[in-house]
Amino acid sequence: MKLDDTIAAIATPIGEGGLGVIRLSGQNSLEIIQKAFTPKSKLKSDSLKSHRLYFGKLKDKTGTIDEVCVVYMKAPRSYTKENSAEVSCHGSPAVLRRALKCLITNGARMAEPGEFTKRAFLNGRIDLSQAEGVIDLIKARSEGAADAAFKLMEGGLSSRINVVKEKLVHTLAQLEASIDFPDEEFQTETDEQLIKHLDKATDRMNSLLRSYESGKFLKHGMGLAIIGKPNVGKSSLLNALIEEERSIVTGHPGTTRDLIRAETELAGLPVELIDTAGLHCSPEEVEAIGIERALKAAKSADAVIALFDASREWDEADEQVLETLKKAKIPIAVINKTDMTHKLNWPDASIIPLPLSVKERVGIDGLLESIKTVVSDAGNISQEEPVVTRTRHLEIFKRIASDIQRAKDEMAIGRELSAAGVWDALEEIKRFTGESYTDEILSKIFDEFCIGK
Ligand SMILES: Nc1nc2c(ncn2[C@@H]2O[C@H](COP(=O)(O)OP(=O)(O)OP(=O)(O)O)[C@@H](O)[C@H]2O)c(=O)[nH]1
Ligand SMILES: [Mg+2]
Repeated sequence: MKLDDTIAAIATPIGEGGLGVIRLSGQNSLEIIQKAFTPKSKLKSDSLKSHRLYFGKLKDKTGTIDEVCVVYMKAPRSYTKENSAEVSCHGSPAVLRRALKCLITNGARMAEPGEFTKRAFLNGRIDLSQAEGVIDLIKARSEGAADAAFKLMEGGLSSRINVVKEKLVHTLAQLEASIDFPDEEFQTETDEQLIKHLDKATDRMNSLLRSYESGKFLKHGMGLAIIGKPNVGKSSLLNALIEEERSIVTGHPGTTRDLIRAETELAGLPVELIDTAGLHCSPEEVEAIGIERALKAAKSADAVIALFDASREWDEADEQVLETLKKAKIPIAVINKTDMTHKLNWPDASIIPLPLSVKERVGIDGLLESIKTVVSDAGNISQEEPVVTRTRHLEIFKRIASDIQRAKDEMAIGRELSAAGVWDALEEIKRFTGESYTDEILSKIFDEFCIGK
């Protein structure tokens, strides 16, 4: 990839739309635009000022392509830190293709996927983790995912890692000074003091690592199985949550016999809901297979909602459901049909079930709130904190944490060994920010991008 040529691409999805945007980046952006654009007002096109919007006509050799708005952004005040321009056309695929072709004829080259963002990274406007935030934001499938991506793009994780880096650099300077000048009257901090700095770095790393417990749900979605004995309202709950009559609901126990999956967004998270067959003893053959699948789904789901029926007394089947729920990674107990006469005697004081009436639509918001809470509790995060959502970051952070641990363990053996651990941790930080990278890593990250970003 060359950085000295000017790239162009359609930045909006191809299809009918109010507007379609083409962007340009590189040394000759202004010249290329000027060849094709005639402003409506009297000023000459070679006097386009930076960061001003101009209305006019885009033309090729055969005539006018479209009425457009053009903005030129002079380096370094642009996304890529290069001379850049954006042309807003009408959102017609035919117009956009012709406009792009015209800019290419005038000297631009077609951009590769992610090339604008790659230039922003290579030109030092953003670090590698922020570039990853850009692609995550574009691909976010839920509000929560978009929020986490935005924080990453803004440099939320980079700033957290910078605090760790400062502690490591300080510790390393102390370690190296005592290694380099062992006999001199050069007072460095004691081992205990240095370990304290490293402990603080460890605390930071651990809270980032814990945040992945929630972050993975934001990025990859969450599997949520609904279990309960027959006729408690599992299918009714699934339908209510997705606002669609997906699963069959009847008054007959044993209606659902197989797993029913539905993708949706709950409490800002991408969620796959799984409705299951009612759990009970001595089922007939088909039901037995369904029950086996239900138990398997509960076991592999990220979270389990167990439903109980307020209008019936506690029985052996409920007992089996409760036992299954207790084994779940994230358990949520719910008593449904609270609109009916209450007969259920809840047996376990250590679990507080949420009240619900799917029929009357009461308690659904409470359930959503509780899903949100258990997810953020899982990662021990607050709304303001950035969360780790990418496995590349998780792997790097794990290695940083273990390098710091090694530096602490080896302090007693010798400061050289300890320093080596800190050096390794700092190297990992460089991989995170992209201060050190390989072509393989770059293409892995930027290949995920679409053209025009
Ligand atoms: N009164 C009342 N009835 C409900 C409520 N939720 C569901 N029902 C009714 O309970 C019956 C069973 O509902 P389903 O959603 O099919 O129950 P299920 O747990 O999926 O049942 P199986 O698939 O047989 O295991 C239906 O007649 C529903 O209309 C509720 O909150 N209150
Ligand atoms: Mg059902």
